[in-house]
Amino acid sequence: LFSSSVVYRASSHMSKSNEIKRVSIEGNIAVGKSTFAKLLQNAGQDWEVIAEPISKWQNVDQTTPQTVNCPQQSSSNLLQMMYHDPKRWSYTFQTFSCMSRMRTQLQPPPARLLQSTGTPVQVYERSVYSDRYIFALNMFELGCINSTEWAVYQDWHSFLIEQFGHRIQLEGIIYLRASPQTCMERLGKRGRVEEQGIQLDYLEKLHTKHEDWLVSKSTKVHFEHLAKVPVLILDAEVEFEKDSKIQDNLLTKVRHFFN
Ligand code: TTP
Repeated sequence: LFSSSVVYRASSHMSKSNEIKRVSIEGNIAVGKSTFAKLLQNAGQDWEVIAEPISKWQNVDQTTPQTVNCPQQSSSNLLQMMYHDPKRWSYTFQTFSCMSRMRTQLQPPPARLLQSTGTPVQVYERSVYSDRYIFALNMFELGCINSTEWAVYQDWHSFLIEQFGHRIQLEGIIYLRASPQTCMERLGKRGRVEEQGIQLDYLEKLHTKHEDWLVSKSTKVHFEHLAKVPVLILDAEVEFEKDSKIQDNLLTKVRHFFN
């Protein structure tokens, strides 16, 4: 099904100086984004992974100055709450996950990367764009985010990108592409407690959203720059976690994408 990889060359769009480049890894739930990100990190010292702040979503600290004297629990699992009651919690979850991602990605890069003489690259696990055009949009279409919440979400999302987008601007997107069935199997194997109720149908919807955005490019995006970001599509249907030959093959495609 996904035997070939399609390369839209990134290099011509990239600056020639050794400024830090930013690339995001996209793909369905459990496709292997963090495994692939670690591969990239280990492949060269010029690559640094900015992991998705999922532990923050599982432990929302409630001890803000206003609540510190209240007898409340000190953290809550917003990821669990969202899966348990999506109509109630999807908007809150999508707000918090996007804000925490933006905060994480806006952190200054480590000195090691700034001093690099090669091509330093920051690798993001997902982006503020998949937050909106994959997950939040899907939840809106499923009726879990209502039209008022969706209008509010889009308003602050656009505003934040206008204000801070230049600091997290992407030079490339790597799309790890696999069938929803394969993602479902990987999701089952990893056994993240919050995800136990996820059905194949949900992964199929997310898969279509990725395809619309990154392959057929039929998703209406609201940021001029985003529509021009080159996309490298990698076949993640094959198990790559323990196969060094497949890993080398994928890494070669990534290097080619950047040179
Ligand atoms: P992913 O961002 O897909 O991360 P992952 O750990 O599944 O990635 P991989 O296995 O490929 O390394 O999703 C993490 C969890 O958060 C997942 O249960 C889906 C959920 N989620 C949302 O519901 N909405 C969102 O906007 C995002 C970013 C994640």
